Amino acid sequence: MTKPEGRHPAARPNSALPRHYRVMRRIRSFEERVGELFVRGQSAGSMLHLSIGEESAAAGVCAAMEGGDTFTTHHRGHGIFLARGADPARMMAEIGGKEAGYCHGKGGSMHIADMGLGHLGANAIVGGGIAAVVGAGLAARHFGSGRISAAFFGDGATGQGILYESMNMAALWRLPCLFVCINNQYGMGTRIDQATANPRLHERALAFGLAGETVDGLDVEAVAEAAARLVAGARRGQPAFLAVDCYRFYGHARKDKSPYRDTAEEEAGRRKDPVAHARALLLQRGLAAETDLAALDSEIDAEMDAAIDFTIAQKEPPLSSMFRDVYAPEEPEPEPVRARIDRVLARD
Ligand SMILES: Cc1ncc(C[n+]2csc(CCOP(=O)(O)OP(=O)(O)O)c2C)c(N)n1
Ligand SMILES: [Mg+2]
Repeated sequence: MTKPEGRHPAARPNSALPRHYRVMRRIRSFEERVGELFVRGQSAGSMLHLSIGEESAAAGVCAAMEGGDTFTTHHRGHGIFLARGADPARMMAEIGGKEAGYCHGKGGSMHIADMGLGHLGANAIVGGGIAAVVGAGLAARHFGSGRISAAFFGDGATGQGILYESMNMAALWRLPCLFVCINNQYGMGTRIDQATANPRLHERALAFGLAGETVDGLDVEAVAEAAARLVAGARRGQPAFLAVDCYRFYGHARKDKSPYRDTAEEEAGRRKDPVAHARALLLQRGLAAETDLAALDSEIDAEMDAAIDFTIAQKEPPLSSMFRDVYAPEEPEPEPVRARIDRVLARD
């Protein structure tokens, strides 16, 4: 367990730490199970990206968001959606390609979305979800809804031009947008210092006229405090960028064994564990006893085990529903393709 250090000597009244810890612990448990589901061949799709080690970004930033706020995520977005209130069973079913999933099994891990919870979509294209929050921010300002829209993406997306176009427009039009860069130090096998000469990523946002900060992802309270400050500014029309420094504990995707990292680096990186750190702080501050935390472990693990049982028991969507939920209802249907596939299906 990480030894708590530094900046939190005393318990604060009304501490949000127990709530943050619970959110992070649920994400950890979900990710461990979904990783196992993938290895057992029970997950749809050939890729799965886990956010283990990055839980504070999801928990801390989402704590600053409110109902009705919207967001997009990158390909490593399970934790963010959970922190915004997703039902883990419906999420896991989606990742398992089952009809009971959020997108009826047609989105999977990297294209999950749910308008009800403000999830405008995960996106497998690096940087692909960023511009959508500018549109959502413009709509929020136009209708005076008071909502913000947050884009979550990785450090790799800072190499994509769309981020800079989006930040520029958000700053120019003073849109209620937050750009959250989860800097897990790697874009696949490329370490951030091999990808840019200036890894102080928030400085780029300052150049465009956004507010910008970098925060240590070991410390979920620091993430939540920075996010609360920046979200409040964004609601008033000062868009912002928050970089959360953390470490990707495992490979890029479930199959990647990270041959490009040495053991010493991985061990040091995994000591920056936001879940273990928060747990140690809860004990140190007397906000929880070991028995409370053990009971919470059991409760959360049982919830996530039930999500596995649910997922495995569910059915895949029927082939006849292939086009349903894929195109917007008002979009013209792709008739030639549909007719061809209808013919192929009729042959079965
Ligand atoms: C435009 C584009 N280029 C390349 C890829 C292949 N690719 C998928 S994930 C990834 C790395 C992304 O790194 P980062 O943005 O830091 O996110 P992380 O995987 O670390 O969470 C790359 C290069 C892609 N999906 N889209
Ligand atoms: Mg990365």
